[in-house]
Amino acid sequence: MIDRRQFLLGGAALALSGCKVFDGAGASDSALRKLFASHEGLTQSAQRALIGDRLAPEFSETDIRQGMRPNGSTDPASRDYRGLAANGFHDYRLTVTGLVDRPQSLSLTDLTALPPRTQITRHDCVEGWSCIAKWQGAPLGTVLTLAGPKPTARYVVFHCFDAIERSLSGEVFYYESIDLIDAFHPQTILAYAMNGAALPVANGAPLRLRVERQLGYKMAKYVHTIALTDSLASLGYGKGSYWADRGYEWYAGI
Ligand SMILES: Nc1nc2c(c(=O)[nH]1)N[C@H]1C(S)=C(S)[C@@H](COP(=O)(O)O)O[C@H]1N2
Ligand SMILES: [Mo]
Repeated sequence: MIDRRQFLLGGAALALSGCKVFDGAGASDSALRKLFASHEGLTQSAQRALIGDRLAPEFSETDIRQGMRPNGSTDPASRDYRGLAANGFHDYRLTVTGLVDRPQSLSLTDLTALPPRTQITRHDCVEGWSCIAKWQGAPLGTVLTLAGPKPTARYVVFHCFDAIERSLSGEVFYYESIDLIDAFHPQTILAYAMNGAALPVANGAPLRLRVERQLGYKMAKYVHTIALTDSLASLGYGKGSYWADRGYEWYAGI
């Protein structure tokens, strides 16, 4: 953990000039990935004890040197998504469901009417690059408060429009989850704008999560449904996220 944090802090200095690749990127046997894997023994609670309630670092406008590098899905093909995109997401609704007292169906107009938060932060992808961008959105905590989580709620699950995987057995749509501590963290927002413009399709339009103290794969793009649950067991293979189900950590603290 300490090694990884020092490594990423070193990366932060590089990243001040914008998006940087800091190792050969991507390769599954990359040194960076091995470094991350070597810390898997450290428990989530130990990471939390180190991280505490701190805020992720925020940057200034001059640190934004280029557009946000798109990664993972960049243009969802599902019929639902194509229909919404063709109409400028006018008919988009965010569904908030599960263990809540007041299920919600929120339009982009509803979401942009909530008091926004704007933050310039560094996105760290597990593949070895980082990028600084300005994000604006509705705090997730505000949206959850509208819905009224029941006392039994423990996790916030995000369901996305993009099929990240297609095989003979069907399509797997991207999914992620965080706990209520991160959900109510002040820098956790549902972003609808990036670098002063509407969120581009490549970066998750019309709505994507920013959870700034964790790695990039936690930041679900193309979110259509938020479900509060008391367990992650019935989601995917039970680890709580598309990438956690494929070997990465569920709590991807940085
Ligand atoms: N729905 C969805 N969300 C996603 C992904 C994806 O493929 N689909 N990729 C993740 C990964 S690995 C990263 S690094 C970031 C990339 O965000 P960006 O395209 O804005 O750079 O989105 C994350 N969220
Ligand atoms: Mo990533």
